Amino acid sequence: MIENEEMKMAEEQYSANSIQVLEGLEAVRKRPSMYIGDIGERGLHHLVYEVVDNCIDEAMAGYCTDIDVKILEDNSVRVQDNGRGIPTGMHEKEHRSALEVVLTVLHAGGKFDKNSYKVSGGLHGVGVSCVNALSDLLVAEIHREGKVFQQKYSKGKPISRVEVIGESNDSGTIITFHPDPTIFQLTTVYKYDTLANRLRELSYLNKGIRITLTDLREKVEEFETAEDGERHATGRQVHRQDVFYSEKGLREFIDYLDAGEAKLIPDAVCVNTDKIIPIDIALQYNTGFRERIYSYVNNINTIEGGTHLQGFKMGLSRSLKNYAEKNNLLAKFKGDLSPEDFREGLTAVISVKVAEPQFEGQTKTKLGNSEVTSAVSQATAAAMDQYLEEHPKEAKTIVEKIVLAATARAAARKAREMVQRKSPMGGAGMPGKLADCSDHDPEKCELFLVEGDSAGGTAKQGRDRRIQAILPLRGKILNVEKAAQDRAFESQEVRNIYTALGVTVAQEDESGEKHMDLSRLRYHKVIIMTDADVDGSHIACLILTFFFRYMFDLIKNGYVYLATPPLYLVKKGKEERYCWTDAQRDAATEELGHGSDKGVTVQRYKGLGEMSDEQLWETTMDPARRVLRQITIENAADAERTFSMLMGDDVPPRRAFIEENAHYANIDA
Ligand code: 0RA
Repeated sequence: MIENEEMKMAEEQYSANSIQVLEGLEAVRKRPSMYIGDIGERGLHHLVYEVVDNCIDEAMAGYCTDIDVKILEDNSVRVQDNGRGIPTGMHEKEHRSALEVVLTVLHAGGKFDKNSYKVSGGLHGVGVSCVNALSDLLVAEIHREGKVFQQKYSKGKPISRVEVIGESNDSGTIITFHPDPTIFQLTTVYKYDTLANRLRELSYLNKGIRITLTDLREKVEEFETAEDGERHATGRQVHRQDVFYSEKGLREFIDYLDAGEAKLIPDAVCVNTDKIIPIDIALQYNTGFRERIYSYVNNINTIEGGTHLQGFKMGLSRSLKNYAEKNNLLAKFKGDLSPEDFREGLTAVISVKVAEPQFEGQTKTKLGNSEVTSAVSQATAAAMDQYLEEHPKEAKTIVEKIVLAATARAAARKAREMVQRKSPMGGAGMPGKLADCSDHDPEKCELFLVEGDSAGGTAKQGRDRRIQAILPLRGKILNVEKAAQDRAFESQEVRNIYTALGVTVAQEDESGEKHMDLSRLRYHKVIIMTDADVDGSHIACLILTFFFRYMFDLIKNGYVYLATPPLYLVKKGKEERYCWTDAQRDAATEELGHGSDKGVTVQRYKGLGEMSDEQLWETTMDPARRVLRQITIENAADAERTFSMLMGDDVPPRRAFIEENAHYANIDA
């Protein structure tokens, strides 16, 4: 938060002409993915985040307390805040209003000006103008200086002047936009839960801001499970609303993440500094085995981590190790402590604000600023030192947990060595269930992970045995979220995956990142093929979570895919159409029946096992005809995060979530 003096200065300098002009918007419409990541579901939701980020900036600057997000009936979104309102005066250089400049010029947030301290920011930091460019209609309404101003735009161009449409005693900005369907061809339908998750996260990361989300769409599809176990749409009309407000910030974020976990220590440990690099961290240990660290830079989730994460890990280990040694708590322990041992059962959220962040990595979500490492490391160690000194009982409990983790790790290593010993030497020692392909060029070869032996059998019959290998997995593979490391490697299914792929377990490097040796990877496409139903999605989710946690490099290299079996077969006589969506089904029925559904049959595929080997080949496996969905780091992280947040014992909401998100991945392959 800026001090009062600075605030006044900022206000003075914040005249309309301090807004710099950089770029036009045609570029955004030409290559939208460059600016918002993609033009699928992610990009669509990104538009909302981009506007909300500007409101958060207003709040961070001390001018705004409330943000209101509404999904309107036609999937327009209305974002209202009670900040200062975008300036409406004339922009000297541009000869038009500052409002129009902010809305039509890329990077003209007024925030490029070094004087305005920008801490928040969209993933790409492109601002509201980008949202404007990608909307077929955007209405900006500004409450400021006693008046209500309004201007309308379409596809980034003004379609009206700035008009005064009323009087107002308050101040604020209301942006209402409708995503342009010619850009967002896949979908323009907003998902409440997706928005809710991000807004909840923002409220924890920026305590004290009240964010309200309301869904005003009629006929929100609500399902219920009838006695026969079938799920039916009730067509019930519901308006959903949530208010996200966090008084204590990250401390409450941790409680949310760890709901359902047994705490190891009563209260989260917090790290707070307001030096050059503001640092906000909360951490808690639970009795489980998972390590979950979510890191943020300027409110952006840094999926690939970076220097802040590295600093945190260093500071945490250093403090705990010092304490344990100083207090002679390791006397009976014979083995050695590895960095990971300090993080078993750890849940932590790291949030730093960096003035000029350098983002690296494939998804540009890895912090590169080297000065951040030592700042975070020192702050973490200092806060931990103090906590441990002041809480000797809890300190002892944590150290005991670390020693246990180290002991289990030794056992895990043994199990791992078993896996490695069985690793492939020219095809020998492959799992018995693997139906391998004959070609040995990894670039050409594909491994299908198939749920169940019967579907596995069909796949073996239907495949191209030159380049396609099949590994059937029995039932639900071990839920690695819940398992300790050594147990994960005891699982036959898990071992089979390692052996078939020809890889060994990932190892942590000096900077705390896990990497695996892919030089002997046997297939460059690993395709998860499960039924197109709830259980199938659940299994796909479990397998994905496993890859995310243990074989991240596979996802990072783009080697992991989901197969997409069809949902329907529409038939009339000899004519057949496979359909993947309800819309396709309806169109096919129409087409084959020439307007009537007489003689047209619709077969709903429930599982892969219902298809013949030929059908499976034609629809799902044939490289020339199938649609594969490549798993990206972002959607794997989304799946993991949401999945992992829902991993408590509360099964029903989890099922509903999985059902809802069965098709979270974007079609990009
Ligand atoms: C440019 C300059 C100022 C504020 C904003 C933009 C602004 C943008 C958005 C977008 C959504 N809500 C917003 N609130 C503010 C500075 C305002 C001033 O100097 O009075």
